[in-house]
Amino acid sequence: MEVYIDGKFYPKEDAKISVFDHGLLYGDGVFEGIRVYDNCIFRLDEHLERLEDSAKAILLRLPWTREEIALATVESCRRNGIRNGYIRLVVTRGVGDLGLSPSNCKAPSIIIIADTIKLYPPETYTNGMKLITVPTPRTSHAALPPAVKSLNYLNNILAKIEGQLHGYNEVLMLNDQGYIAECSADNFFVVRKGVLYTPAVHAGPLRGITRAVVLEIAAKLGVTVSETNLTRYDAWTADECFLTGSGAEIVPVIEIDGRVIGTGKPGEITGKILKSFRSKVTKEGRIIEAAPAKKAPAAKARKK
Ligand code: PXG
Repeated sequence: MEVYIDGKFYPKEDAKISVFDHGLLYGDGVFEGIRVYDNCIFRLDEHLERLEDSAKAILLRLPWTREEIALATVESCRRNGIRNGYIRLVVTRGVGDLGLSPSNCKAPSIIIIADTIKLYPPETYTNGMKLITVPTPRTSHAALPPAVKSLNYLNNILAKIEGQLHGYNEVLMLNDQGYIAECSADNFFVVRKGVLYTPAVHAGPLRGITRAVVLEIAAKLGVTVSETNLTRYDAWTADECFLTGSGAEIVPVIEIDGRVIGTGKPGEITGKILKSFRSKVTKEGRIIEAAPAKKAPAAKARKK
């Protein structure tokens, strides 16, 4: 495997950054997690737009154009033969001094890892998943806007650990007002009486790319959509629930905090949305074309 760092490719063992990089010292940086399906980098442009917005929010100026990053991403997949997989795109504040101030960080670094992905077992999609609400609230807009996909994921990691301590792989996180924000690494949806609900962005979820795709799909299917405030009561009493994320895709949720959701089986609308999602992922995004053929050296004139 070869990893892209600041314009060059390195074998996995040599793909290293400085211990003085503020991405490591302070979690000062931003990232994206992107999927590749049948040579299609799903919604790459939307991911790069979010990366730019995250960087802007933390006053990190990206010295690369969107197209430069896109080309490096495509090349990372090509070099590693990734037709289906996962791309981790990381931008760090760069090498600086000890001390919080980024003013001595001369230049940001960009890292692109294109790898295969370990998926949830197929039963997760057919049987659904159980969630539990955890005590750690999602970071508030006032502290660090949760829309920033920053390298500091401790808020989400603590929530994940709290879930795992009780045997749950994914969890519900509330915002500081007690409304549902999202899961530790996924967005959250509820279906009730045929209407699809998801926490509005002001309620504190990440502005998920998969979330946006699901809202588009629902509108196309004629399902009414509402981005709003949701309580745990709304989730417990829903007909269907599911979560969404680039890694998870669309996972039915069949139990929350010990309450069985709907029939206890993945719901009908969830199934329809998942089916439509699977038909989109190989088509909407940046296609990894075969490397441009090297120009064959001009044939030597044959001796007569
Ligand atoms: N909320 C949070 C906090 C996330 O980290 C999502 C929602 C879903 O967003 P997207 O844009 O992916 O639909 C995320 C994304 C991983 C992994 O390695 C995590 C995510 C995505 C891909 C891989 O665990 N989280």
